[in-house]
Amino acid sequence: MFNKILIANRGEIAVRVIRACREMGIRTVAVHSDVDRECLHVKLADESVCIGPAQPQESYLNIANIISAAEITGADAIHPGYGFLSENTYFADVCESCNIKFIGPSKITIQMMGDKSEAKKTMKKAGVPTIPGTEECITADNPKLFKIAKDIGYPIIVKASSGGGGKGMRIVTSEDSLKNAILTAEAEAKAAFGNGDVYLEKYIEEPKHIEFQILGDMKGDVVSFPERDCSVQRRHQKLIEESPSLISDKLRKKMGHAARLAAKAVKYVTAGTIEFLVDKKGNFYFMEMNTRIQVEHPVTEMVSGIDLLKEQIRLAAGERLGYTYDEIEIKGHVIECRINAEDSENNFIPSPGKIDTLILPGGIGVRVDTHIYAGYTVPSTYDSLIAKLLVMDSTREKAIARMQRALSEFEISGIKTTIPFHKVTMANDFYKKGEVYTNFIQKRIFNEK
Ligand code: MV4
Repeated sequence: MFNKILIANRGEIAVRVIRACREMGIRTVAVHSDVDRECLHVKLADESVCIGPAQPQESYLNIANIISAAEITGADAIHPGYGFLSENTYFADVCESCNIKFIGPSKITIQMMGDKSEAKKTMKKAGVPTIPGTEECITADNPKLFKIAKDIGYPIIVKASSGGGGKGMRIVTSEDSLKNAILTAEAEAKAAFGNGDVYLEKYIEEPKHIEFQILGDMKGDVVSFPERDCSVQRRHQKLIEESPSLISDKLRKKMGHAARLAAKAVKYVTAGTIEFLVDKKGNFYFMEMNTRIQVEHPVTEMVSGIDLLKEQIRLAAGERLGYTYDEIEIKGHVIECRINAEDSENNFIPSPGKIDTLILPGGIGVRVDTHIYAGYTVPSTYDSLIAKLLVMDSTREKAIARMQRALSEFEISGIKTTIPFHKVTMANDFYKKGEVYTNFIQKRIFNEK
């Protein structure tokens, strides 16, 4: 097992990793930027190193400084958390060359899954259902373009191969706008990712976003967990996740099998996620694979009773999984609300600043993962996530009531948050009925389109 882990991240996930390490008897090194000296992850770690100024490029993305911090402190592994360097192939490679274990899958897996069209090809070959569309990238001057599009059938979605966060994506309803959509998607992808390759897919209308947590060990064993429904999103930012989703047991079995096939196809080691789109008929399709621990991992921890951070670290150190997917139970119904420092009553504009007073909810069936405290100043430089509020109860209905109770206890002054949005959503009839698709916020909260 590792002796000392450096956490190349900040905020609640850095705190989460440190807590897992402490319980495992592993020493921890926090790294922080200039403005993060007073952060909880710095206070909770055994040691800390300042790695640069506030701008992420100069601190949390500064590979040379992070590697130096690991070498100076004698860390034998680096946990990248999510965001920042967590899916950076070059960083994983540098760690390896420096004899520091990168806690995640191999750099080849990160690279392969980072290319969306490549990932899709790999999954299709492995027998995982994929969305009908072009096998290879396509350009607007392709002489067979209209024929290819017609065969897929409109509506069509143009997607960037290197895409993410909805960038380089265009929906096309007829031939008239296809070429233009390809050209603008290419330009947007080129500007955002330095790679303008795009491909076409059948556009799935009003899908659910359902994802499966998976774990894999170095001997090739994998497990899948009960799924998370992450359909409540705004501009590709998830706001609410829950587990299990409202799919049938039969579909859960089929999708879980596909998720394990997907993980095995890339010899996946440590913790990852297979994302699917599910249409109204119950057809499901591979969308993407995330090669990191995700923000919403506690939803699965709570529903299964398994500590995913400890599992991830253990597996990265070469230990065996030791159990199978059919031994993992669904212990109740879990809902997570992401509390962001954003004014949800004013177009979700960022609301950084000093937290004057803070009362966190608690009691039976409640978990709060957070790095904030009264007197802490939320900087404007980083992600706006300040807390994850989770509840579990025996049924979805009871979980919603428990979430409403927990939200009503949550008091925070000095900054605006997404708590008002969550209160409205928990009381929304469509949400309560589970009629939630990826356009839920737009359609059912803001009554658009
Ligand atoms: C889609 C889709 C419908 N059909 N692909 C959004 C982000 C990127 N990872 C893929 N995305 C989508 N791909 C096809 N063929 C709809 C989306 C989509 C979406 C997916 C999951 C959650 C929220 C979403 C919001 C808008 C669009």
